[in-house]
Amino acid sequence: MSEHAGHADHKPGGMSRWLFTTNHKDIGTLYLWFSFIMFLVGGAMALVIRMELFQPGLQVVDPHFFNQMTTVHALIMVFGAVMPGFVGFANWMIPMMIGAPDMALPRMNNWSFWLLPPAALLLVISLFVPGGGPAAGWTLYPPLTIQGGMGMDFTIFTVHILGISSILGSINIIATIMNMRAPGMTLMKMPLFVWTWLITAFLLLASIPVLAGAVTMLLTDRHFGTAFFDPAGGGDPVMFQHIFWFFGHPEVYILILPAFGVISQVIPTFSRKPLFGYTSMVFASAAIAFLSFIVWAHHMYTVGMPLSGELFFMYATMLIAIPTGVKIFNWLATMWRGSLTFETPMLYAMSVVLLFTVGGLTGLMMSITPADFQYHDTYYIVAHFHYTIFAGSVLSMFAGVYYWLPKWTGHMYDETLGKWHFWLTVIGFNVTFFPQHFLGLAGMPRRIPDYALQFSEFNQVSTVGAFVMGLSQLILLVVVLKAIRGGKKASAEVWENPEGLEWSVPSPAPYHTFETPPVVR
Ligand code: CU1
Repeated sequence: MSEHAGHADHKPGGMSRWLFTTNHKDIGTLYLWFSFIMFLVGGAMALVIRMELFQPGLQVVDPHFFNQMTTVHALIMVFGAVMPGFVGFANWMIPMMIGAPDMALPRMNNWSFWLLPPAALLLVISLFVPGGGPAAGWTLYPPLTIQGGMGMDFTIFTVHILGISSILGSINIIATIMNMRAPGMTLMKMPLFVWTWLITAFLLLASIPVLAGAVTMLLTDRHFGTAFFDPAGGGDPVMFQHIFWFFGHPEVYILILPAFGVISQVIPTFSRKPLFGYTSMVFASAAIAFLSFIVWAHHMYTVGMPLSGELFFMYATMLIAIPTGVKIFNWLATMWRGSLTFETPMLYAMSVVLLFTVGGLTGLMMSITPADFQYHDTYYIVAHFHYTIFAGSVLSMFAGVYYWLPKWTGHMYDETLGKWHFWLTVIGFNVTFFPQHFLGLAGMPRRIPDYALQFSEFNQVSTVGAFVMGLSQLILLVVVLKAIRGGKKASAEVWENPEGLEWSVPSPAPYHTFETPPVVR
């Protein structure tokens, strides 16, 4: 009798469990840990930036290293922390939410993940090669990126590998959702998180190859004698900006749509009501995705476009406020007359609704072409996109982690520590970034290690906030480790929700939700 008879589900242990795994939960866990480690590394770089900006003058790092920090901080946070984080959520939750046994392409799933660590390593190593890492900002604009040392080539290679990982991951998610839904799980019954990821996967497929093309052209400009972006050879550096932002604007929705999905799962659970306006949520997500492809030049108003172009991009950008407003309305309407409780996931979800709206409104301000000439390349932009990417995407990830940690680990997390993490993070975040609006409006330029004396006070406040926010992330680490090691056993219905809303929020809602009497706990 063979050694393996009767062991159909033989599981390898130790390292090979993680190295060779094709299990969506294991791969989801790998993605989430990778994301968290990158979050700490990118966060440490942010603290270097804030340390330097604590006072005017140059005291902590030299300007070239400062530029590398702003660049690599952003690349790591976007490609290493937020995107893989949400792929981790997708791996864990999508199969379970649609009733599939696993992802459609499990071996490719393994490969998608294991491409990430070497790519991230390459980016970090680039800081230590002769000439240092990329120092042109995450947007990699030429001519700075046509010059520069070997670190830039490392970065281009990193972007290529990360892009392959994202494309493979998107194909997997689309194949899973399209082919592996349980009988009866029609598209319009899928939980919103599944919908937002389906739309995000299409955004990734359409935009990542454009970025890959842009950095490939940079590479051939650098080494193979082309002049796509070099005016000396008849090229055009502004063309790079068009290509980059044709990727870059959809990219910011890639970062936020899965976050909207998480929020749309959390808020109904803690309101004890079905999601308000499910159908409009699906169509709003699709509308946001479509519009994201026709607004890219709002990042480039100051390059000197024809007036008609500026007006087109201004109005197209303003249109995005409509589907986004629909979503915010629906979240508020879900909470309306709900029987609300305020556990850590709900606190995070509500803070996202509030703070992301701040980021959305400052975005609306910047869409106004003539006004943008004042805001362009100032700290106002930095404040704006941290309200969208940190307060939108990252706080949503925290909401999702606390919400699903009991499902993932089998144990309840420490609610007291969770609340400490929430308040320190949210207060630290606002202390860091709210003053940056004022700095930007007063004209402080971004990505510069020194500044004029009148900006000192707000910068000091901002740095103090950044350290509060940064150090409090260690609380999250403790919370997660404690939940993995033990603690109160999580029940099947973790949030004791009588309607079982926490797994999926199907649609259409049984009644008009305003008429549904709130369920009292
Ligand atoms: Cu944009």
